[in-house]
Amino acid sequence: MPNDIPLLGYVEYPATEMAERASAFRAEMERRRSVRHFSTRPISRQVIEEALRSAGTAPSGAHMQPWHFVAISNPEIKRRIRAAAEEVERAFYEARAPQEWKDALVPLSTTWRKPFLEDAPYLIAVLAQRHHLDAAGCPVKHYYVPESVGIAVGLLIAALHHAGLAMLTYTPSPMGFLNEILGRPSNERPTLILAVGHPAEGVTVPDLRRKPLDEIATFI
Ligand code: IYR
Repeated sequence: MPNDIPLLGYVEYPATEMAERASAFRAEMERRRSVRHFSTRPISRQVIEEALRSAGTAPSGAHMQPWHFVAISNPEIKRRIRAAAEEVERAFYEARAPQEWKDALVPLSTTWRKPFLEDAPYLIAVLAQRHHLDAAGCPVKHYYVPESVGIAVGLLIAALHHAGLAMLTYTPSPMGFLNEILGRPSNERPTLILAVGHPAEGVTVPDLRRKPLDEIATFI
């Protein structure tokens, strides 16, 4: 293609080094656990910025980069998010949730109370953009939006974990209150709140088992 540029970033490793790198990365990712209780200890804004830049390297449908991240450390905004989230969670746990869903959540010991939304020093709200407006103000459609945003969130989680931060992927439902609290436009659908920080002292996590390779992959 006439406007293409050379692939400068590709690095080829010798086979043994490639295998070592794959194993080392696997071991690092295996240490990641979601935590639901956070220390209020502050974390570096610069680390959040760098992790968001990593998320922004994700591939996306037609390179539309259909994501927006709102990094929230303001205590008053966190308080408002917690209040709105606990309201929808109360309705979920006390009325809306089907018994089958509640049963599936028992091992996680979740309730409608979400103190981590104020304790975690940063909340990152992830918004998926259905379209953007071009210079003339005309909407330009985005493609594979949930897939693209999901990939970006995966990279964000890996980047934050790599930096030594703990997280919770949190999805209140419905989540429309985020547009209002964060002042985001209606072409952006909130998809996730990532609570980020240091784990609370002495935190425990459920004794979960991850599926082994032969359960998650088939080689043919
Ligand atoms: N959003 C609720 C319920 C919940 C749903 C799933 I799927 C989870 O993996 C965990 C919780 C809550 O956060 O409590």
